[in-house]
Amino acid sequence: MTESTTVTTTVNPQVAYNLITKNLQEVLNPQIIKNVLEVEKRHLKLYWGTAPTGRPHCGYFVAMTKLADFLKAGCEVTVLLADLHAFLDNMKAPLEVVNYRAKYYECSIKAILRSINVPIEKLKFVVGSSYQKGGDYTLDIFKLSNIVSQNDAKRAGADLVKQVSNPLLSGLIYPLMQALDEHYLDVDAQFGGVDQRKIFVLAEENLEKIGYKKRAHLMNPMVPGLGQGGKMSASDPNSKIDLLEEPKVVKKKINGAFCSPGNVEENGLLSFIEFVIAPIQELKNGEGHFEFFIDRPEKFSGPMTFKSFAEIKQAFKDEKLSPPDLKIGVADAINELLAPIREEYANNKEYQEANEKGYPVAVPEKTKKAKKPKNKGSRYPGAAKTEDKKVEEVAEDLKKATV
Ligand code: STL
Repeated sequence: MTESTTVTTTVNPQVAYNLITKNLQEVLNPQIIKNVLEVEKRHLKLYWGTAPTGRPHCGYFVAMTKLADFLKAGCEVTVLLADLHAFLDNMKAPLEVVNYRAKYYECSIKAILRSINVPIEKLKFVVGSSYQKGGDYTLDIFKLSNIVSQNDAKRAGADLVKQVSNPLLSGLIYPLMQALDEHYLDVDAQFGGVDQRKIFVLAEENLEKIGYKKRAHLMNPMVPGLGQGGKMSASDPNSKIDLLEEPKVVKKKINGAFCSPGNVEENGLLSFIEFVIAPIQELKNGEGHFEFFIDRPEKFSGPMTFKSFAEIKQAFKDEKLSPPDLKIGVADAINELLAPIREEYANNKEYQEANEKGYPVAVPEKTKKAKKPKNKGSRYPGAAKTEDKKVEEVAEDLKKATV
């Protein structure tokens, strides 16, 4: 990977540290970060990894606002498009489409960042398979497999890798590779959601045992989805909003969101304002700037404007702001966020091709070839289907495909 060069930080170390850790839920080994900023006096190198599985959704805005903070703090930021991880996670991304999905993620991430005015010239994108198939990397997986117990590897991936009834070996390799990525991407720290915590701890506990440095870990809180409880779920399309969602569908999904009067605890809409809309407004308009407009119909006393998230939350708690009115405000705000992304998609052929080839629309039933009789004998454990494919078909494809 890139050679590290010593660059004197232009941002004051304390200011940089505060920006880097702003709004995070947890930081493991903050002294590693402080040492880079204060003693070594150079830019912090960090990466954020994402596995190109299903289409990225509005939840991605949360991580993007942090990438914006990192860039503002002068960090050297790498985005890892972890294509092999998408494959290793129960073949969520079959090999023949994963490179298009990685491209789709790259286009989406760039579109989001541009839409919130983040300069992306200094952001580096790396595709996992570009180095994860090398001999040294493979040997390092073997080294780790001699140190990490099956139990520990399994537990590390438990919150991340899809849990199935007869788990595959791939789920044990996944966390080992994520630990190695820190070394191969030559970073000081890794950033991710708090759902990555166990993998981060596994990396901290084992990298030094194979002769590599221990890294710091930065964790964002998980943002609830639109359903009752829980995060955005890949299997429930109504719990999340696609980046290219039509405005009408956004309204429909938001209208269907769980939101009970006065309940500010279990409220995905309020969380979306707190973790997505408010940080983006700050990024665009400066620290402390917040304005949330609700186009409430005249018959319900007309439009409202709030000047802080706390004010919205209090009004909702006191039932001065009703669920239907909150929904109007959030749907309008999301449509405003998505408009520039839809526009970029409409003008970017590469983005469109990545979508079409990465997420091919299932062939309608009547035009499908006659199905072969089902093989009721040996099946892959756990996974009856990968995306739209039968296990037998996937196994067939696997013989041919490479990344
Ligand atoms: C997911 C969902 C998600 C994050 C990830 C995967 C992260 C993957 C990853 C892979 C390799 C790395 C770092 C992160 O080195 O929110 O399916």
